[in-house]
Amino acid sequence: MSQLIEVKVPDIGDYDDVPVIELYVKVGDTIAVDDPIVTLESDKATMDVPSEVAGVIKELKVALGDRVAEGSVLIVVEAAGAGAAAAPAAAAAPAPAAAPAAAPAAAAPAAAPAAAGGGVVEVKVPDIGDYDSVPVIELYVKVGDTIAVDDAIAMLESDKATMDVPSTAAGVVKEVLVEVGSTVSEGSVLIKLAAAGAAAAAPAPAASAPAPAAAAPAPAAAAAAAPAPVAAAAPAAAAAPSAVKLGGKVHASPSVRAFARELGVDLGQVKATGPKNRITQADVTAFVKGAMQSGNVPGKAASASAGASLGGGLDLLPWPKVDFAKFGEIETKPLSRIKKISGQNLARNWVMIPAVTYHEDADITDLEAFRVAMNKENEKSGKKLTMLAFIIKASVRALQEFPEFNTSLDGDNLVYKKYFNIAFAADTPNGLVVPVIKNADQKSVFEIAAESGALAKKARDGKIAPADMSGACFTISSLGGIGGTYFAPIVNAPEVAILGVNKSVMKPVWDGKQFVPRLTLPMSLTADHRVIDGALATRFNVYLAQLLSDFRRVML
Ligand code: CAO
Repeated sequence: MSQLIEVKVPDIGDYDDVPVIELYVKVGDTIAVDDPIVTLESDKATMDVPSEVAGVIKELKVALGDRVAEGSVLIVVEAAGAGAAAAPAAAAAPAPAAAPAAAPAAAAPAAAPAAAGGGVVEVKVPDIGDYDSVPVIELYVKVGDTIAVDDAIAMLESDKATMDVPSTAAGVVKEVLVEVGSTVSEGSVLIKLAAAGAAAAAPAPAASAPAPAAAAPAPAAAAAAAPAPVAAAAPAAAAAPSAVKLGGKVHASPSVRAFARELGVDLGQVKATGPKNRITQADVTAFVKGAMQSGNVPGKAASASAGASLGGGLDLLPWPKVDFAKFGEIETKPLSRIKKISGQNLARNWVMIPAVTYHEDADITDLEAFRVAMNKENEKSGKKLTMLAFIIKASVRALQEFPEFNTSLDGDNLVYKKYFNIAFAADTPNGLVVPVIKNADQKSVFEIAAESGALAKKARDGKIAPADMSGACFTISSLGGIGGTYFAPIVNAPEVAILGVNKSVMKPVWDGKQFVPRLTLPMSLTADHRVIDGALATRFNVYLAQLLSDFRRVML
């Protein structure tokens, strides 16, 4: 039996005409208990109204911009089956209602008289309802700022509401007692202000002025804060608005903030399109989309792009949009899942790693002869040695000789690994995958050949598991079965180097007396220059070439 339940605006304190500034649901949506339905905004607080029931939305009773009060019906939800039993019980729970109700309480500066003696005024957190230990998520002032009554000092965020704490006094900030991330409760002192001269009078009216009324006197109070000499008055008055960086203040509801945090987006970089310059969820989505299309990375790269004009970011043009059909027949196919994932990794590694590729030729004449002979000898057993397996084994020895190649950057630290897991790129019909031979130092060349063959088959059959592709220290990309001369592989982060090999070819090599034919393996080593300098990379390459030209050296 299904049951229709109305979800209403809970107790939101004294407010009774609050606009809906965001609407998160539509008819047909399935929602869970506590999913946000709308964001309401008073002049000082933003509050999400969460659903008290789970089910399917049958009717939407509000639209963006509608004004609501306690008891206004927002949606009608059909709660069926188990949901029906749970829903009314949840509806009865007072918890969700309590959260929004706390916000308006916080918004009222009247609740926070804060004058102290000696011209120093403490501005404290006012009554914020039942909440204590609420984090400061933004801080708008710093020592030396001149602020006016009602200027925002900090933004607090509970799990359901975001609230600005306005100043109850005008003056110069002498001390800031909290920082972003501090948790505060009613009565916590946020800042200490020096209220000098005329400004000393400011706390009194500010403390008693209700929030909306305080908005008008505020500039006057700031101007009054200027010292008596006329010459000083102008700059001081001018300094007041800019000192409190309200322009840098981000307006967004708690759910939008949570959404942005989840995606690692810095809201300061997002263009707001909502009412009163508020950032909506759609704005965050559009920002991430734009960043991805331009090849930028949301959040961190966004800061980089913000610094672009200073030469600090990539400042990329958007991806070119071309109507290819204008020039001829086309067919559009979606990228495979593997291509999408590896594409993102490759793009990050290409952009973030200052990589250099070093080339070297290895004389594998004797090794190839040995490999062929061994394969002939083992023909009946089915055991087969591959060049890739020899290269993996030799690489392990080179990593042991040059431990910097077996590291990963972790902030300012370099993590040295004492294990030797070697990855190899495998070309599959769906794209590139990179299986890993774990503990290759403890395996024979036969074992490595068998395991790499099995892993490559698994990859091509689309059966490779994430565990088969994790924990690599160093990667080998072999195009030897195909051809090519040299190429520049992209480092597989967080590794610091990758070895590419192409098809070995017979080349004339001068032995001091004459040219002799030698089977030559072209090697291309790309290394992260933050960890590996050119000299070290070349030493590694030369050493690896020596190992491959005389494989007995691997045992030394
Ligand atoms: N020089 C000359 N011949 C070579 C060679 C080399 N360096 N490497 C392999 N060969 C030969 C092999 O001996 C084999 O010949 P036979 O059949 O006569 O024995 C043939 O080429 C085919 O080898 P293979 O490529 O199938 O097998 P492999 O063990 O050498 O490599 C694997 C396995 C999984 C690495 C490979 O199949 C593959 O997928 N390579 C592509 C990797 C890739 O796409 N890299 C680019 C990534 S972007 O950086």
